[in-house]
Amino acid sequence: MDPLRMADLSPRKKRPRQTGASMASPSQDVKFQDLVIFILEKKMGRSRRAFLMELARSKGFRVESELSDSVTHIVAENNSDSDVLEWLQAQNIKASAQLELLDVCWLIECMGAGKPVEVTGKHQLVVRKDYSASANPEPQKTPPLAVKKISPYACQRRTTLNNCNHIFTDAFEVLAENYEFRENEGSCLAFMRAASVLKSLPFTIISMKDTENIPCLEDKVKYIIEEIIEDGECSEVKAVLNDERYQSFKLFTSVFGVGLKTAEKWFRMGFRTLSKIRSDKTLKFTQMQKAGFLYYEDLVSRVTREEAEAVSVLVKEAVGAFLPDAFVTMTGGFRRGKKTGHDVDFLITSPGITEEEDQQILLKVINLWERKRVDSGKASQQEGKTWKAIRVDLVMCPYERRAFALLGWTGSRQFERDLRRYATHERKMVLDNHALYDKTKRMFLKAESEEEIFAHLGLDYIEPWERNA
Ligand code: 8DG
Ligand code: CA
Ligand code: CA
Repeated sequence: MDPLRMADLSPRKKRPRQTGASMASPSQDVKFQDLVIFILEKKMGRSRRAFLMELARSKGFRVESELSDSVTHIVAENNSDSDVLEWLQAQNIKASAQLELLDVCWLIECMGAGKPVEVTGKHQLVVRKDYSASANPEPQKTPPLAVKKISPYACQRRTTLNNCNHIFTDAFEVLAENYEFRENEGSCLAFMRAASVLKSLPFTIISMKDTENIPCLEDKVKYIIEEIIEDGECSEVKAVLNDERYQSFKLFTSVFGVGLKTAEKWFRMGFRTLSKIRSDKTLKFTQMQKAGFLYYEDLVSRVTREEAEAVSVLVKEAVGAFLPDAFVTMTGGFRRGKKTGHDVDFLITSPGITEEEDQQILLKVINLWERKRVDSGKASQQEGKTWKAIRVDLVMCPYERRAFALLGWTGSRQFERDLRRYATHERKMVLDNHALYDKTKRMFLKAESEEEIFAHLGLDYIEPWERNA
């Protein structure tokens, strides 16, 4: 079974009748007679286009399947205005001055508002600056002139793994972690938000001028950026990396089952190495910590994608033994395209499964693995170790909530944090890994796919590999 099968299945199941039939949008359902929308398939893809067409029609918009003279608004995604004009030319259609060429963000906002929203500059398609034609072509060094306004919410930014600002974000992450160890939540968040926004930029920051229109950069953050631009490094980061407390916390929390409280306790007791802690007779360890020490070397080494795929086969086999029609989807960082991870996350669901059965299945899977471990343990006593311990997160959810669970467990953490913050502050909605509640309408909003959740929130859809915030 393909790991993404569940995610891919839901929109497909709901795919509306294709073109032809949809030409005749029933006029009695059209609430907004003045505008006629056409959605461009190019670079958007057929299924997303069909989904958006259906959604817009269900909200009373007139959406045409074919381009004609009556169209007033063309909606495109990942296209610049010259792309669209070129396409129109190829179709032998001359764009009139009245014709609006808009980014899909306009349509998404309309969906959120339930009515047409006023077209503003941010909805216009991006004018692509032609660097190759410019006299002084330095595309990586200057931010493009026509970058769209950057949102302070990670869920309104596309953040791939292609980070042009490593030099800054690595520094911020060290500082954020140090603030976390010192329980300074505010500063920790400030540096994490700053790292997140810089990861989404399509250019490298080379001067303070480049930071002018970037949100989430507090003064203390800008100060660090300035220092790195000038010196190539940051003295505060250097000091943190050499700090005994930071080093000890980093070491102690690298043991599975050890959190900030335990690290703090061991540090105060004067411990500085894991071997001293391990061999101390007075300390009591939890089951998790015992496993953490036992498999320490295995667990600190990163899990590769090949290993994750191998684990996926094992999970599917074990789950399938108890629940033959289960869907097992790999979530977390691997779903976002990361090549390695600290663990492997799985979401398991099945049509018709009840919440009580949920827990039973996980226990059965763990018992099955426990028996296998004992058996292979006996065998490997003679042969030496031929396996690697890997952390696996198994999450089960009711079938109706799978879209919410998938969105919640795909991450990144910063992306999830901002999704919830956006829902609360911008939409008066409450989002978690189980549901979406609209406080204005006082009702739960259902969703079969992640696309529908984004649409409920009035957000542009962000693909999993663009959620590496
Ligand atoms: P990595 O393993 O590659 O290092 O990174 P990751 O896959 O992005 O991080 P993760 O720690 O495995 O978390 C994956 C997602 O799961 C993340 O978006 C947060 C989400 N998540 C919850 N609840 C919980 C929870 O209780 N613990 C953890 N660790 N993650 C949770 O929604
Ligand atoms: Ca993970
Ligand atoms: Ca995890």
